[in-house]
Amino acid sequence: MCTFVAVFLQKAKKTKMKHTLFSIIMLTVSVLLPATAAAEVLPLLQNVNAYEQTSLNGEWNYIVDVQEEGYYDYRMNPTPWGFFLNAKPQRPEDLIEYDFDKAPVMQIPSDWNTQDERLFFYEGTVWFKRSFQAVPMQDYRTLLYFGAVNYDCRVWVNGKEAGRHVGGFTPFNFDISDLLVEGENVVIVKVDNKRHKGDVPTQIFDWWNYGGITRDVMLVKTTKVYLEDYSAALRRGEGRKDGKRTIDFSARLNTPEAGHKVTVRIPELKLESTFTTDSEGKVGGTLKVSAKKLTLWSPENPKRYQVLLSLDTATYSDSIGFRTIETRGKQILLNGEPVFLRGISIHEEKPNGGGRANSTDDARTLLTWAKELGCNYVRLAHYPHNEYMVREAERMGIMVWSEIPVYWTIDWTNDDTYANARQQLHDMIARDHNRANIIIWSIANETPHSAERDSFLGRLARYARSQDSTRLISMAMEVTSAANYVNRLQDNMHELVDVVSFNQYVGWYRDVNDAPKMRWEIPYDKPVIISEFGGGAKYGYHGAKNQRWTEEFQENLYRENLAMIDKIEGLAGTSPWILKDFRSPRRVLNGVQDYYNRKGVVSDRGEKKKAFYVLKEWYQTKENKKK
Ligand code: GCB
Repeated sequence: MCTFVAVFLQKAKKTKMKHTLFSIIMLTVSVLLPATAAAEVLPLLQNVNAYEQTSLNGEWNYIVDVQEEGYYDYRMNPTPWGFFLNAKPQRPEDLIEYDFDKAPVMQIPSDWNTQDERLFFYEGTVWFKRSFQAVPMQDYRTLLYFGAVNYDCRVWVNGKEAGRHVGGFTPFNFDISDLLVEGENVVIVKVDNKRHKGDVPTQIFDWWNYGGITRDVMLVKTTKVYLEDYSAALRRGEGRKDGKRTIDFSARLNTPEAGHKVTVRIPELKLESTFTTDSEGKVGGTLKVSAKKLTLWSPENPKRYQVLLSLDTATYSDSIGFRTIETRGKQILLNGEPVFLRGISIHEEKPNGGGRANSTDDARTLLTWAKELGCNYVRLAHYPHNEYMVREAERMGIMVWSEIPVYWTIDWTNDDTYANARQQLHDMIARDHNRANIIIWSIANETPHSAERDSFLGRLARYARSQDSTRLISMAMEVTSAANYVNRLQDNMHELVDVVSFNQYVGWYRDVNDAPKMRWEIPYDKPVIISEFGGGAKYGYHGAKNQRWTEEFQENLYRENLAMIDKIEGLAGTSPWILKDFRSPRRVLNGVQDYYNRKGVVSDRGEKKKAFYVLKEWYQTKENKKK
């Protein structure tokens, strides 16, 4: 230990050190030396809400760090004296140029852009700190769980690194049991949302790059051995009406230990089965139930059953709906019956004004608007939304398309980019694979064709299927050739998806007034979803139907587009762009856009535009047709 400190001091004398070394070494020696007490980044815990939690939401101190002074020294090398130490002067002459306790506070979860007006356009690093009380527990683990942090974050607990996570929309957890001390503990999070070419999403995207700890933060208490993952899903294609149905069940412990008992019970169905883990810590089996007794989840009756899972002596509860989703030719079948997806696209923004949404209330407001439109389906664009949204949609009977931000010009040949995209896909599926309402995993949006892109997306599609074979896979494609009013969809990815989806902007980016003349050629025997169409209007701006930005222009565009897409053979659904006006730095037209994409059928303040009613009426006719 002494040698280490001495060597370090020698070196420090030759370089320009800004701190009073001795007092800081007193503080940090414990941080630098016991490398053994590191935390562990763990696979995601399934159904975190079933566990005892201590919320770390609330006030966090924050420091805006434009040049990452708190992480790099003046030669751009990571500094051991970083802000993560939460250092304090020990003597009057000590120089420490930051103090979290004197820094302002921000409510977490939130995006910093709408919390501090200085940070509206900010993309960079912000440090966050909060303290909490803990009592180390011998027989339990403490996981530190983040619902999402955008984009790149590093976490320290009591000055020791707990781990790093990259990707702005998926949850992650660290085992911090060994980092905790009795009494006051400090967690420090460095969040960096600068955009880079190799990121997912990449440098350009049409939504606000909201930075920060945007979803819930919590401490989660687990037993030493716990159920890391489990799945209960209804098997497709079995005898309906009188026959037996099968629920496939599987589970995995956090450690490869044989001999643990895992019991699954569905009291309402009087089902119970006990399995014993194998040497990989896994179990798998089936539960048989009479088809007559089982009420299937559907938009009309979003039935969920309480499912109780016991591991040894601990029991956890989930509520799970059972349904099947599959395709037959150009049809999508929900529970074996054709279903038309009456959808709308949604960004994860608060219903009134901008800012990241993250609550059941936000979800309920947005989804209630979707219901008023007549929707039975939403496309949650362009990244996995918070769990409140997915769960609330499931409760309200709304089917979901969930996607990862492989958007536009991804760096197709970059291995790190692929690994990042795959991880986001993995974690999206890992969090939500027990949600009955999710019917489609989408792997990309509007990506430019090339062999490299095909290889990247091909690998992703196969990976998605390997993770979940019970749902449909899709991606939002683009129409590749259009001449003489004939639009042709051609995409090599057609073989790898179950549903062919594409975005089209007839009447907005192209061919204004030409929608009635359009013909569509989609040469694949698969269901077709128009994943986007639409145009912008400023709420309250009225005029002729050929006057851009008026509600009348948008209203007319909807009328013409709906008539046009209705003629597409195999049309199985649509999710027009978009429910609500949303913030985007690309939308700079003063007085009209003011940094909002105005394609919402509802304004950023929740006011319904004329197009809302056109879509509603069309969905009504679709529903009536079914009856
Ligand atoms: C698209 C994108 C979406 C944009 C939209 C638009 O095709 O998928 O993210 O916001 O167009 O408004 O241009």
